[in-house]
Amino acid sequence: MNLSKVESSGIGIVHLGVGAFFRAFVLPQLQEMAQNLSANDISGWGILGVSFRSAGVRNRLAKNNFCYHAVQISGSGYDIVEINTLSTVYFLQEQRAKVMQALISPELKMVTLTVSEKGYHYSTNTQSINWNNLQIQKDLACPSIPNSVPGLLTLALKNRREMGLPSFACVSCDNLVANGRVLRKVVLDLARRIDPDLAHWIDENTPFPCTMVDRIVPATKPEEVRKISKLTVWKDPAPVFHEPFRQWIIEDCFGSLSCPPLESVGVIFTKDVKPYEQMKLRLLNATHSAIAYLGQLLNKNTVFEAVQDPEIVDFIEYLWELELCPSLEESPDINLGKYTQRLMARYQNPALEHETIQIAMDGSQKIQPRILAPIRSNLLAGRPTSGLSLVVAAWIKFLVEKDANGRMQEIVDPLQESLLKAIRQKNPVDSILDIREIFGKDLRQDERFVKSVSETFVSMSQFGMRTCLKHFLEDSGAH
Ligand code: CS2
Repeated sequence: MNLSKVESSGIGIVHLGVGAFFRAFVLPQLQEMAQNLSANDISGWGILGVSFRSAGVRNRLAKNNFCYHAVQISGSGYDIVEINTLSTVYFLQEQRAKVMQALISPELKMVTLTVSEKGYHYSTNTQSINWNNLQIQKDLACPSIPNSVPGLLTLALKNRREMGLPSFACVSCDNLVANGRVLRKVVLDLARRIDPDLAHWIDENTPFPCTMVDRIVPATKPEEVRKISKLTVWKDPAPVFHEPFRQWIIEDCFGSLSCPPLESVGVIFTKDVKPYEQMKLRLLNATHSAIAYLGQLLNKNTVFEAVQDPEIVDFIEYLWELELCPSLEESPDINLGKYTQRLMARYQNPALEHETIQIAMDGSQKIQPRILAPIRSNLLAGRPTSGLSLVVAAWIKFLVEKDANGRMQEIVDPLQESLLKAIRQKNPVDSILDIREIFGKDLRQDERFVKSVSETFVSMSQFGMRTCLKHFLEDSGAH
């Protein structure tokens, strides 16, 4: 099969983490942007991907010369777009020299990242790189063969500095609070230990814009791969599926470095991303996690199934109205009522089949910006937190139930070992809340928070999730 591949001269963007989100969100927008540009203007904006975890995605994409299909799913069916602008994908473990060659190319202008929360190795507790992490310790001991994201970026920037090349911009596209600041912090922490002058150079020369990214991308299921292959001209082992909605906000701080003209596809460049980021993390991601844990405990396999349950809907609406919207420190010029209404409509997309177990994974990382951050704001301001505390209790209950049913292997989480140890203690709630990396000292010592999570957990264990939810809605007047 001869696929029509759009080859651009010069790799301008290296993307770290070639997961479904990159392929369903970042790349389609870069491709659309390129389609709007003249041949002259697209040269120098070629894109190359680097995979960290396994060779699988590279191998699947390589079958079709790194072309694949991005499939938009909505009530009206499939809208299939052929993505043919990805130059190649390297698997770091096997193709280190090639990855470094791309990162030290004079034409490279930016490195974008979708490596998920755990890829940053950032501890919100110490507000620095997590020095206890084995991978970080290894990268510090042997900085020339890095395996972590901060390690790879530090080495690439070190090499560029030594070669007299300008820096590239590091653009995080992950769901973290102040993702650019976090990335800057972990890179600078590591660089400082390796060579303080390098850290100084990075600090002066490397932009780390914050971004907000939004599109629901359910994991691809084998039956969908089969379905799509019947509709497309060539057989694709690596299609991605996504909802129609998308929103990308990027902090405008590239300095003298050029940035692709993404405005032409609706990307917003702004001085302050925080209001958008907080709105998205606390209104979308927080309720996603709530739906995931409550849904898992109430046997709802997908977000769609969960939001067919009137009590779950009441609970989500309660959270928006009384605990999440009020917790926003600055909101963008957006009507929050309309925004949450639209979110509910996105959750109600019957065709998406977004599995609650997918959202439930990595809970120790996800609940921090989504649930614990608004709890902290609300505690400080004397606002209610009982609904968000119920979500924390539901997460712990979810872990306990998975373990009791011998299905702990389904729980993917970078802190899996500590979580497992904690939930097997006599008082699982206390032991989980003791994990500093998640709850810090402040929440552990906040009696209101600890009491609320503990009591809700007891009630869930005694009466079950359904009754506990009913009681909550009655007590909060949300029914
Ligand atoms: C979800 C997100 O899996 C999850 O944790 O909450 O991936 C969510 O779908 C995206 O952030 C939407 O933009």
